[in-house]
Amino acid sequence: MIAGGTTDEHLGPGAHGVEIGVGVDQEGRVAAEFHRRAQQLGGGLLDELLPRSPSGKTDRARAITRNPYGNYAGPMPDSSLPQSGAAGLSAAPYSAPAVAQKRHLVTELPGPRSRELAARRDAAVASGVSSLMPVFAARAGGGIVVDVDGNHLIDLGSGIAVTTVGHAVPAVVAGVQQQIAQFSHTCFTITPYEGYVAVCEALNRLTPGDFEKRSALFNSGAEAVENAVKIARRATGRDTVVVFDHAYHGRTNLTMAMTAKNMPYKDGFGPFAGEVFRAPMSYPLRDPLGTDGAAAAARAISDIESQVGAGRVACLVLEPILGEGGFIEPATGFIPALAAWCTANEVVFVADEVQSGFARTGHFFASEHEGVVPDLVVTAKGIAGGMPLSAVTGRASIMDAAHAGGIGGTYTGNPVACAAALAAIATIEQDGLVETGRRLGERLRSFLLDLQAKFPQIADVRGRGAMQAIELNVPGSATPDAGLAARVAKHCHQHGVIALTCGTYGNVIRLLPPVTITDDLLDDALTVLAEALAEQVG
Ligand code: PLZ
Repeated sequence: MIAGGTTDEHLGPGAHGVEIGVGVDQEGRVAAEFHRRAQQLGGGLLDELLPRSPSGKTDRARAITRNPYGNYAGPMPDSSLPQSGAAGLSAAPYSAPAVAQKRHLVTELPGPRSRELAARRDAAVASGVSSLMPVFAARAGGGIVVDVDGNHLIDLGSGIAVTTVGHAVPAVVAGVQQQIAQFSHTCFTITPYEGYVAVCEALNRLTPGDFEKRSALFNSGAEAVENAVKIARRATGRDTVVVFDHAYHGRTNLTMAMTAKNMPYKDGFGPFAGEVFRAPMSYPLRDPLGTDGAAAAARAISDIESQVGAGRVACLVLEPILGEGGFIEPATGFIPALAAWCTANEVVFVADEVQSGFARTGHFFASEHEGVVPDLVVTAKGIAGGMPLSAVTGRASIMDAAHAGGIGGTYTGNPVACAAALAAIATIEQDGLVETGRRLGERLRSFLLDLQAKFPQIADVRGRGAMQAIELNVPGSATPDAGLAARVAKHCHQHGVIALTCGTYGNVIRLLPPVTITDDLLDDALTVLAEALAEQVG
């Protein structure tokens, strides 16, 4: 099916699942993009995955156009907006070709189709699974999510730090399509495949530290955190896991125990795993020790030594910049002092970089800001451009402590997710997206600091790169204003900007757009945020 002339308006909600097929030009562009980007990681791995022409040469264009299981299933031409080249539309290199990079509302939000789907959702989906916005996605490209009513929303959340390279980046789409047409699953622990190995090689190369490393792949962030703990316990022969106030590590039983916040993550879901000790965090805005990171580390170490004993600690798990807990950057010196204490006491230092990692903060990993080299790094989210994949990477001596067969899972390191990861990593490296994220951070930060000068409710502006936040208090006090954060976020949602909140006290608005978002789109979204504040403070 050639979808060049098809519009959303002709498709019922159920039809969106079969939005396949694109015009020949678009296929060609996707193939060319894939060709350009596939020339690296994995030593020609992607090449291997592709069919060969009679001459024996890999033919990526053929692979895409003649795949019998469906042509490129990328976003459809965007008939609701003027096509690229028209005034006011920037043709962003990271957008799917047909998704105009512009906020554009054609209905109130949620629109009629979203409301219909919400009714079906209420009848079919368990109510414990909530959604921030009542708007259903139909497709996405670059920094834009298009809903089922044709509204174009600016994405300042990246699906919680996942689509760091942008939505539907051609290289990722093509990598996924190539792989799924070859095989979707064998189970790496039954018959292995090269993609898994290539992702591990890339992670071993990219994570901090020039010692010998090994990696193991999983599905979710929580699963990887659990495995880091298993590996650390096995390597040390010790039990206790040290975590911190405001930490978020996941929703499985062990990771709920490691997560600090009760509602909504833990309430009524216990009993939780034992041998988890929570130490005090450095939280400069609210901590009497303020910006003295060394003192905050000494306080945590003193608690650990007196209440657990260094000799019982298997690992210390820390987010270098806290995510769900409020985008808290610990005071300078806090993380290096803890890392040094771990080394001195043979405790495995685990950096949970699930949210802060993968080119989000102006470095590949947030640990690098202070030159910290973790023993193990946990990654997920941004690693695979939207496919579920996570990993534990670190010192070979620790990683190899688990006995053969002790680490695994049916779907861990799924080949399609690995292909997506190779394409996402290639995109980050070839296009210098670490640096792009750093520049984006400067732009974000200067805007947010200006905003803080106007609104005394903004108690703090913090974060790095494309991971920035404002914390809202009642002016002149330390009292968190979660109500204001919720109202500001809701105003953004109603005006076509996906904005997320976070924080132990629910009073933080976090900005984590794709690092590839265009300047125009970011400026427009920030203008909406400023308007939201102006309207909601009163
Ligand atoms: N570690 C640092 O941020 C996931 C949670 C969303 P999973 N954060 C988003 C929600 O409400 O469930 C996260 C994280 C850090 C671990 C995790 C867990 O990653 O892939 O959600 O399991």
